[in-house]
Amino acid sequence: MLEEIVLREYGKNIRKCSVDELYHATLKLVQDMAAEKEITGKKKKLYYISAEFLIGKLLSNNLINLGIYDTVAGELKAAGKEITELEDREPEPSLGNGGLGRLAACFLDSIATLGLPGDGIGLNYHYGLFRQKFKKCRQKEKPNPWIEKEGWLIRSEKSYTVSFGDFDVKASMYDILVTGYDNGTNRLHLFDLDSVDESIVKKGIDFDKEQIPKNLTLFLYPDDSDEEGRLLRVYQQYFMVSCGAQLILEEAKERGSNLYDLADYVAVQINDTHPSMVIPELIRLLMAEGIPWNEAVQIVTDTCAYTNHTILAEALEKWPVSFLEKVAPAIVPIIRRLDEEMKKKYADPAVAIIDEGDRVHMAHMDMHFGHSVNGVAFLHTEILKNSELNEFYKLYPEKFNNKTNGITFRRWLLHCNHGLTDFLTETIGEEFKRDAAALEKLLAYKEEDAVLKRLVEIKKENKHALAVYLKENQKIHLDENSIFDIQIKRLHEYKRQQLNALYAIHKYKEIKAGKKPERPITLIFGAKAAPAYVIAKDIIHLILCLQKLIAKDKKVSPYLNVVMVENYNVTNAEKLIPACDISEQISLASKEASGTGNMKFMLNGAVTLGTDDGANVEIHELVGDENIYIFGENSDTVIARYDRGDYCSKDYYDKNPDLKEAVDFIVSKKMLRIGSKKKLNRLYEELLNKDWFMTFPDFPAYVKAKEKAYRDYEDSRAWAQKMLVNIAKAGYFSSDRTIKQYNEEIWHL
Ligand code: 26V
Repeated sequence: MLEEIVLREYGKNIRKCSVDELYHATLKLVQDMAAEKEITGKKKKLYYISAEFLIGKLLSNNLINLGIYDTVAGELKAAGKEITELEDREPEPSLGNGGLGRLAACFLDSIATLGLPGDGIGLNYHYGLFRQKFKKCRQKEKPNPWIEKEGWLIRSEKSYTVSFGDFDVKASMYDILVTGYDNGTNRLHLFDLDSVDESIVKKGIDFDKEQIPKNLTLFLYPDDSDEEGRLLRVYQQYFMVSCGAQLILEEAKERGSNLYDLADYVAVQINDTHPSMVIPELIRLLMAEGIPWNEAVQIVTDTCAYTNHTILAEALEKWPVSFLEKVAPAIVPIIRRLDEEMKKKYADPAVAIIDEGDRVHMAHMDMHFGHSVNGVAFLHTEILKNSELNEFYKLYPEKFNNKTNGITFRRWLLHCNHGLTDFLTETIGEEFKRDAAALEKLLAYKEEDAVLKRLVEIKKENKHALAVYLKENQKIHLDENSIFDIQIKRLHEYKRQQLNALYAIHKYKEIKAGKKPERPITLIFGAKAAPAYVIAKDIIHLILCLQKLIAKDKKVSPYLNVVMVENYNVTNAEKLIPACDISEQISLASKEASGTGNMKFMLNGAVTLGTDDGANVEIHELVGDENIYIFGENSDTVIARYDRGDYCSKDYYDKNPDLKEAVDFIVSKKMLRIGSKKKLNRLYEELLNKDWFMTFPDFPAYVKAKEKAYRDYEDSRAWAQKMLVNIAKAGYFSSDRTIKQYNEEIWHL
């Protein structure tokens, strides 16, 4: 199949082709096959609008979805080539920060897999999330380009004008084909400006934030710590929704809508508040078509639905009206009118769209003028209803619903874990590939030694593969006989990497004192910190200093190692997750809306060590107490303490000598010899005087739970049973299930 293409394109056979030529030939093969399967001719269509689509590399996933992975890999192998060479050559489109963007990518896969008509709408960032480098135990940020002359982007004929306050721009639309597993193809539409100029990038990821036509889609999420950065983000958002709204209405008309019946033709899902301006923009465009105000507002409300992904106050967007006046003056009168109507109807200032400080609460607009509001895990939705968004829940109880997140098993099992996929196929048949719930069949093998043994072997093979990969790519040595205890996710205080680091210190101290663990432990971290997030960078500094300190300590390093993987991204995740024994999900209860890494780990046979937070709660429910390690305070306790406002970290520090010892070690002579006094001191002070995400109260329970997990690991058979149950119960977390629920309860495609 590939041979034909290379003969035609390059006039030679596979054996004589370079990796580059083979990559491009395979890309062409995929594009041609995918294009033939486009889902068209349906009346109603979904548009998933999102500022982020963390799609990751696409080649292998597309081959799997098109059902030709084995054929192509075999063809290459027969000619002395490896498909992994092609995979390595592909640049990763890191068009997202973390969970929210990766979720959008999993959703697109599932929408196409279910054969539903649904396209993504987003931005064509020239540089994805920065590439992370470590230098002197510090994070450095570098630009992360991904666009190639010949790649996945297809330039379309479509182009739209967007009017900002001071100038107009002409947008171009690029498409990436989204293949479904053994089903149709949809599209991810990414909007861009031809005038964007990559040469304005200065040192690192710094650039002139004022020249909008040159920088609009240059970077994903510019640093929002300064005024221009925040303003640029508003420009990006309005650009995205204005293009999106124009595309949506144009296509709806083509499908036969008279616009009054728009909601019969279109469902718009607003992914967090970044695309919220689509609501006033659609109202504006409908009115320009002659539809009166009241009707336009109702049509848009019936069409749009909003997903909330966080309860962190600092993450809820509130844009000053002055920003919107500068960027998108055309929608300001509409937003003001929506606000006036709501103020007339509801006296409570908590539900106003524009507050006393003249700031527009984007989520408030979504909840008043969308027909659905959903959280992303059971606990998260309950917290939204009962506390964070309670005022809105009281107004519109019928709008609130839960859609527990999911992940695509094509990428997070079939692609990243061939060993496990093949073994599952041999053991329970092919059905799980189409219907994830069929993984439960594995439960019948819980007492079968041969199956349990094989699960352990596969884990070993994957640990070996990770060790080889990290050795080659990052010069990191892993002890394959050790427990791989992994925490990979964005660096944020609420996710509490600092708690894991405090454990590392505690263990280090114990080993120093002669108390050696039964088996060596490798604590693996992977995390990027926002460039302007000072404490997050200090935590990275702490971890990297510990890594260095322990690696050099011949007494400790045979028993304990700390490893921080550089540039954590989707590609790294695909290697780390199948190799994991213990999955760290230790956010402060109530703060992690869902988490999706937790699901990926479980599916690959890791056992969760986590708090009662986000989707951990549902994982716990599914696997039972025996097959998960839950520790720490629950969300009610935490929320109550925030309400009282009486948390004092110092009290815990004073009361617990182990904790005190670990915290003090951050600023010990040993650490200061390696790291920066300023950074380590700042972190120490932060923990001692603030610890806003309440690390200290959970420290003793965390140590205890970790020790228990490590002890249990020594009973290999019992541990394999835990692995088995986790894999078997992971079916619920397929994004196919999530998308079915969105469709049945919100979109009605
Ligand atoms: C955004 C920001 C913006 C600036 C200040 C600090 C901050 C902190 C957090 C966020 C999160 C934005 C939304 C988000 O990414 N939420 C994640 O969505 C995932 C998919 O639903 C979910 O699994 C994660 O739990 C949730 O954190």
